[in-house]
Amino acid sequence: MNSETVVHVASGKVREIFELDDERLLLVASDRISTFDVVLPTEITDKGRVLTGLSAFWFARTREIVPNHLLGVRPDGRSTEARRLRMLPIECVVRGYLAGSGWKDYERTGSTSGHPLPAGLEDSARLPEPIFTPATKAQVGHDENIDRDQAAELVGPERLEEVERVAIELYSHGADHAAARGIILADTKFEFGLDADDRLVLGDEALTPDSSRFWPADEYSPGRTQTSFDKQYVRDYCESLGWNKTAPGPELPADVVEGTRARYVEAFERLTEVSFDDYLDDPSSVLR
Ligand code: Q0Z
Repeated sequence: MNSETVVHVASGKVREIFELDDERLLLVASDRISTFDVVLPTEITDKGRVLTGLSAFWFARTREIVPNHLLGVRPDGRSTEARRLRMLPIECVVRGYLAGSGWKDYERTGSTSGHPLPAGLEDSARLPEPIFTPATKAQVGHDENIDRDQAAELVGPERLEEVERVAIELYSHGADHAAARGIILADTKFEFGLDADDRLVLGDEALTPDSSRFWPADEYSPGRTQTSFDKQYVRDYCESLGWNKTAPGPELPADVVEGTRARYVEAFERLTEVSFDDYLDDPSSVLR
């Protein structure tokens, strides 16, 4: 009885989690989009399917680096069945380029999360090597970058060494794959958990435009904020309105929705080498 009862366990800005049973969760990616930290009232058709398919693709491609929570993608293409984990209380950010809070920290202090960096780097500079910059999981507001000592207090020094090594390996794999297809993966955030045997498992979403910065490689030019592969039309439109970037955000016109959808689909197809129509016909096409 009640095998269909699904309990809602958590909401993100653009995703929901439901409990399937004691061991399994359902992650549902909506078509909502946020910009300047505000969720807009207009949806981007298929955005949730693009992100679900991309995550599933990376989970299938990185199994040899670390096991992950993926059990399967539902026929709707936007819902992921996942193993339930005990999530670690840190965000595992890896940066290959200096942007966002990493750039802000560097401007202010010459380092980020305790990594000494060369002097004279510009906004969006490529780093000599990828760095691990863990952050706290803020319940409200922004995650806060922390140094290794603070991260070690939260997960233990041995687990921290393991997640740092694995996160850098995952980022390097993704960044190399993306670079060969004209996309710079500037940085990304992973979330890990532990299974019943205390083994490290990759959870959440992986290497998507919502958990990473994707930049078009042919427009890369350090010294300024880079074009976003996925959200640039939305940002440009919002800037053109002179909106004050507090909720509620503006409705998007049809051409901005269509142009943005096309960018998400383009990222999906370049990275997976699967046509998005084929994914919609059969979501397991990204797992092969
Ligand atoms: C992920 C999040 C989302 C809101 C919990 N496999 C897992 N086991 C246990 N917990 C999680 C996962 Cl992925 C888990 N989040 C982040 C995702 C909506 C928050 F879709 N929270």
